[in-house]
Amino acid sequence: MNSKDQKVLVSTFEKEVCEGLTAFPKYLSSKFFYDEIGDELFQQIMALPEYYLTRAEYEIFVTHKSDIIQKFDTDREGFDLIELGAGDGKKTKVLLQELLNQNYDFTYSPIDISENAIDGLVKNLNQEMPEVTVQGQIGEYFEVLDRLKHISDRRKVIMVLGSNIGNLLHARAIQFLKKLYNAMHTGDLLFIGFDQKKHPQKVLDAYNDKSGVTAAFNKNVLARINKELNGNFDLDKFMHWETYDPENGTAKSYLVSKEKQTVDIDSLSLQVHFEAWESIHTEISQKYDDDIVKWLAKESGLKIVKSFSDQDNDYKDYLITK
Ligand code: AVI
Repeated sequence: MNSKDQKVLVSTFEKEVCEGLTAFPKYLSSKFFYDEIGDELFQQIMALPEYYLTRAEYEIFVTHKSDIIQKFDTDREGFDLIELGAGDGKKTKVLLQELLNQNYDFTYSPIDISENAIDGLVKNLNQEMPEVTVQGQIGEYFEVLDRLKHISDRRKVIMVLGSNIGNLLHARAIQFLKKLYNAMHTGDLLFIGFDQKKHPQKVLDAYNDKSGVTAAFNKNVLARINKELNGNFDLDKFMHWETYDPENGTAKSYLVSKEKQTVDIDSLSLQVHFEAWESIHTEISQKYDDDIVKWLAKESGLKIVKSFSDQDNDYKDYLITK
């Protein structure tokens, strides 16, 4: 990332922190969890016994890999696999290996805003799977998708894994899917993970692990404000709080102030007052069922072709077309 991009990101951070902490009720976006420390904490979350999502999606890939890749390229004419928000690629490697084993003609383009993440993944794939043509792309999803629209006239398969869409409210999820629709040609596919509604306690536990990693992840947004905007949040004076509403399937994360306090954020020339037990809403992690996914797809002009589930029906990947 060059310094100009850094500056744009910092000013977005400044603007949104200012808006969120002067609003009532207070809020901060979960996209700000992810700096180097946040990325590392999220890696730890994915390995937690309580965080079933990653294991469920991995199980789906291992169990259904042959069927999944057959759907990606039924006529064996070759295709370009594009992954938005690629992460460490552990799950994707299962599909890449199967594509290699079955001699499919494909390229793989992971897209991420983090140069660090893409560099690491590309290096790793070049070492572990040198036969795969990898074209890492750094940038905002839709700017890169626009660029990729014109690189070949082969079918595109766009992957969005990890139930990342669940961090968006339905209205924003529909905007996101509509943008994907616009980036797709007829015949292109979207392969996208949606965490499913389940026993409410299982959802709560996934976002409230015993070891406190999720709490540290949530509080990392305050640590970032301290570091990057000269704030003086005392992290011990806030607690992580999770709720799950089984009616609408929304898990919500909050940071709750344990006492009445005032926090200074010098770079914003801002003093933020907290009453005792006042909250900052930081994240939603939406849970779905087939009807909700069908509705989201329909609102965005997309059609579900098939879905793949883990054994416990905790999680589903949907194959979607235009
Ligand atoms: C990235 N995202 C889908 C994760 C989730 O499950 O909402 C982020 C996360 N937040 C707390 N734990 C994991």
